[in-house]
Formats: sequence, C-alpha cells, structure tokens
Amino acid sequence: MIMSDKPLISHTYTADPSAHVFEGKIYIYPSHDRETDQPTNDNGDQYDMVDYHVFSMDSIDGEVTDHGVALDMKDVPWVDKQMWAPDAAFKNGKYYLYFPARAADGIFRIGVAVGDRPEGPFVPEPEPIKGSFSIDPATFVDDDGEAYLYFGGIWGGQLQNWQGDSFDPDGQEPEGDTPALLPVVGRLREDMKEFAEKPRRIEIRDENGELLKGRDHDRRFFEAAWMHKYQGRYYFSYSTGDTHYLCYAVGDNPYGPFTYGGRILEPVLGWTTHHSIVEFEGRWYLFHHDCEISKGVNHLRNVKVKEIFYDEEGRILPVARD
Ligand code: FUB
Repeated sequence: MIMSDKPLISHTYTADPSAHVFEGKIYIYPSHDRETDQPTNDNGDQYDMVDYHVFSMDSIDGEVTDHGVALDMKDVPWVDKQMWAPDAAFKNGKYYLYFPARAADGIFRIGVAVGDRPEGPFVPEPEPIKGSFSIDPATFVDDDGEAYLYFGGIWGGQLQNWQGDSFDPDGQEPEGDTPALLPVVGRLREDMKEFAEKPRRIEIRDENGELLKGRDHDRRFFEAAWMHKYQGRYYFSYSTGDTHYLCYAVGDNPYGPFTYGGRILEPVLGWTTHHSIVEFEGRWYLFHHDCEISKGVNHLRNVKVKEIFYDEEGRILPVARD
C-alpha cells in the first residue's frame, strides 16, 4: 500500500491520535495543540490545550474532515486547564469521550462526555469519574461487551504521586532495580460513566517473567496506554517517554499480565510519542504524531498514520524509518 508520511492534518496542530472505526469510517480523537505562553518544562506546562476537535476519514488515503469543536473546557465545570490526550468509545447506542485535565487543585482527573454521534458534540458529566487520576485514558470494548479504561502517565502525568490510595506530592518515579510504575485499568460500568471496580495496576513483565525495573527506561511504561486485540490476544502498547519509543506487551486477558514484545516505533521529531492501533478494512494502522510542521516544537504536533504488520507469531514488526 502506498501511504505518504505527510501530516494528516495541517490547518491546526493535533497530537495523541486515538483512532476508531465507527459507522464504517475512521474517526480520530486527538489532542488539540496550540501556541501558549506557558513555560516549557518536565511538568508539561507547555501542553496547554483547551478543547477537542474530532476528525474523520472515509479511507486511509482519503481527505480528512474536521468536525469542529466537540468539547470545550469552558463547558466542563471541574476542569481548570490542560485538556490532554482523549479517547472515545461506542456502547449502547451512545458515544463516550474520555479526557484528562487538571482540576482547580492541580491534580489530573479523567472526565467523560456523552454524544449521539461519533463527532459529537459531547455533553460532559459535571464531575470527573470517581476514582480516576493521572492522564491518557484509552478505552477498549471487548468482544463480550465489557468496557475497560486504561490510563496513567508519569512525570507531568502524576502517576508517581499515586503509589498509594491518595495523592502524594512527594511521589517519585522508582529507579534502579525497584519495579517501574505500572499503568492502570478499570472496568467500566454498563453506563460507561463510572468504574465498575477499583482500578488496578497492570503488570508488564520481561522475557523472564519479572516486572520491568525502574532503571529500564527503554522499556518501562511512561504514558500513552492503548489496547487492541489481535487474533484473540490482548496487545497493550505505550510510550517510554524520555527514551521516546512506542512499545507493546502481550497478554491473554484485558488485565494482563503482559509480556514485553518489542518496539513498534523509533523516536520521532519532538519529545512526546503517542499513538493508537486500529484495524480498518482488514489492514492494521498506527496513528501517531511528530512535530514536522512546527519543525520540532515539542508542544505543536501533527498526526500521521502508517500501516503496520505482524509476523506469523503475532509479533508486531517495527515500523521502518522514513
Ligand atoms: O498531549 C499532552 C500529553 O503529551 C499527552 O497526554 C501525553 O501522552 C503526551 O503525548
């Protein structure tokens, strides 16, 4: 298949693309980057977004339609700032947009907004999801109809502050041989607006069955959780953050444990890397972002897509460099 490596969207900055096939089309739910006077730092203050647009494509090489503002910060009572990477799900005839943002106390929570159409508009619930924390929600509706919300992100995403049941402002990322911080998953209630259970950590183990270590920055989870299913197995993929890889791990059920499988994408232009993996018309695609249009400004990103392939054992082949 011929597929250019051009940004899919160039009239505005977009990042963190969560792609789904709804009603026979590809819908993309990205972050909506913007210029800001906020400082650039490891806390991610420069990612100062205030709304979400939804985009759709009839075909993978086709035109991209911008459906306009689907949700605006001013309409979400609990949000103070920084609407980061969202995702969407369809269940029981409704569409659900999940999004992280900082509340007035500076703590990231995850909210949900409901719509009748894949492109929105979405009406937000007045409060964040009870028991939610950190960033980068990714939804997965399994073949049996059960829906799960994966989430978590370290450094600016605050996962290191949640090593117990409450926010610890002094929480640090583990180093050395201490197990790395683990991402989180919670099964959602039938109405998709709350967790049906207390969210739990999901284990990512190495080839010897041991948890990845804090010092293993080339493989440990940082942010950008995504779940997809391929030939009956569960593929949890994520970004390694400060080492800038997209990696995956495979398990036999939505909760894991997951065994590290390898890298999908090498570092791209820009600090962050964040993606989704989706099947469309029998082929598999990696949606991701880099900073080509802004020529490397980390918080001004653009979404791209590449086809991906599996080998006979179900391993994802690393995406070739451009
Ligand atoms: O877009 C803001 C943050 O940057 C996302 O939440 C992270 O995954 C990183 O891409």
